[in-house]
Amino acid sequence: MSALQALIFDVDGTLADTERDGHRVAFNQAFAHAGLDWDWSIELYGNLLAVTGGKERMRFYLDTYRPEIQMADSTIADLHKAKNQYYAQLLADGRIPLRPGVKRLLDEARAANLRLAISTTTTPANVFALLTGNIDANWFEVIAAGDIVPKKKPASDIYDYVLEQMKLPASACLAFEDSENGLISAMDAGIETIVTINDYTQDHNFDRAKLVLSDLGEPDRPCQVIRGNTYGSGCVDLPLLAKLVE
Ligand code: XBP
Ligand code: MG
Repeated sequence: MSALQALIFDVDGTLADTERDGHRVAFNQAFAHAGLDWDWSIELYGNLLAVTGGKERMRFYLDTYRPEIQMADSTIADLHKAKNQYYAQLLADGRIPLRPGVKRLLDEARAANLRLAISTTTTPANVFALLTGNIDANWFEVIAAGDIVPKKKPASDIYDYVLEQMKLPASACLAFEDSENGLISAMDAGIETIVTINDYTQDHNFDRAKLVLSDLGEPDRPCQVIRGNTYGSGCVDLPLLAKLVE
């Protein structure tokens, strides 16, 4: 691997636990507002997360659980727009904090002149809604999100796009993901990946990951190592990342 030059971050589940108490709640608010009787429980939403992308997820729900309902793509797109407005409101209310270690690692990376990017299937506005008040969006030289590529994760398109934009080889980057779909996407683009699990993804297959951790950890609040070698470090910091890419 060449020397580490860039860190590429997924958003949902990686920068913050946005799915259960963010996107899921916002979907239900949009459904209620539209007079639909759909109510996505925490458990059902875990199954629906198999499909990335909010519009794609709604179509999957209809096909799988409500095949009697015919719905036009334009109606799904309207529901998705409404859902993202509710989602932005939830974030503005301060309901979803960043995960442990995220801000610290970004600060360290910037101090060391590492380049930063985002690679996510979520809608661009949702990325900015999460970053606002937490992280300066300008820190990321590329924010690759949503429908910018034709195929969402687990396809590698979104990571391929980031590498192309940054003009970097995959071997000079590390990716941060929380899900199997995200890991497949990054690895198929050739990028070694650190996974921080959450309640929805803890049983996913992360065999290809460089490290699997509970979270990125803080010096005074070590992460739990699920798989891989952190060389005794209790948190993901730059000395550890340097060792991982040696
Ligand atoms: C995130 C997603 C997204 C969000 C909702 O996956 O799957 O669909 O749940 O976002 P990843 P939108 O973390 O792998 O990028 O509704 O804006 O699509
Ligand atoms: Mg994710």
